[in-house]
Amino acid sequence: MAMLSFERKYRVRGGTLLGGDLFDFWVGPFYVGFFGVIGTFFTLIGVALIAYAASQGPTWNFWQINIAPPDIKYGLALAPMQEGGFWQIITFCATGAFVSWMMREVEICRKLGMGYHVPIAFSVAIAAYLSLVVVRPVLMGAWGYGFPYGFMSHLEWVSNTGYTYANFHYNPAHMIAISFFFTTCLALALHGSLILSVTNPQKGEPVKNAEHENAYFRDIVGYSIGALGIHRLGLFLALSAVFWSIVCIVISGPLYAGSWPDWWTWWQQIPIWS
Ligand code: UQ1
Repeated sequence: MAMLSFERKYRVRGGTLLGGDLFDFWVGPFYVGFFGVIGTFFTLIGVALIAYAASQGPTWNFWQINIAPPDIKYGLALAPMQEGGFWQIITFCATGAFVSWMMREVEICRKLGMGYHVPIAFSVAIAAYLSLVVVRPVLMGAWGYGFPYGFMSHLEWVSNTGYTYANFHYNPAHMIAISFFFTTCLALALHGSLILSVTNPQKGEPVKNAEHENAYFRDIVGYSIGALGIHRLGLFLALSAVFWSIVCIVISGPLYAGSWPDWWTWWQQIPIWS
């Protein structure tokens, strides 16, 4: 709680979107707000349902607990609780909790007069989750296409779903997504190491500054993107990685049901080869 005296100055009233002043308070270090209240409800109910659904299964081994979506035969209908109904309600609670968390971020942005970059970034992560458990299942006509909630079971879902399209590495959107994930890691490694290097100079040297950061990259690659630019680039790379991941899974099934390696036959069929 070392920051509390400093934070008090920024604990401003207002900026709420729902509930007015009613929930405009803090519990310890945490801002509550209307979305904090409903988010807490969604979280408590969702976690309790996960624990109860797990208790109905054959094991308490953390790695083996599995809360599966309904069978494909139930389509987009509600399923009996023990046959995917728990999964459906847990998915609803998870979505409610994630969106509440995002809206709480929005209210805090408004209080502090900041941009909405953090909730926008989080919304892209929520979109990735929803693309797997709502968008793709709805487009394919059954909740059963969603991934199961369980450690081993979700890994097996990823493996099975990948092999359904023969080899997912040939999915062009998957290729783009992976390239963005790797480039995100490269950018964060460059940025993290650069910042630590200027703040931890050699013994007896003063701490360095932005001029040194620019000079370093101009010396080695002839270009510096700048202190603000690297953060714009990082956000772009990270959000692009998630965006193309969404594209790669949502096109697999709803748009293209064949094998991804075969998809590339269009390349061999280009007339210029004959
Ligand atoms: C960079 O140019 C820069 O500006 C000074 C940073 O800011 C602190 C960085 O963290 C990095 C990694 C770079 C280098 C990036 C490119 C695209 C040349």
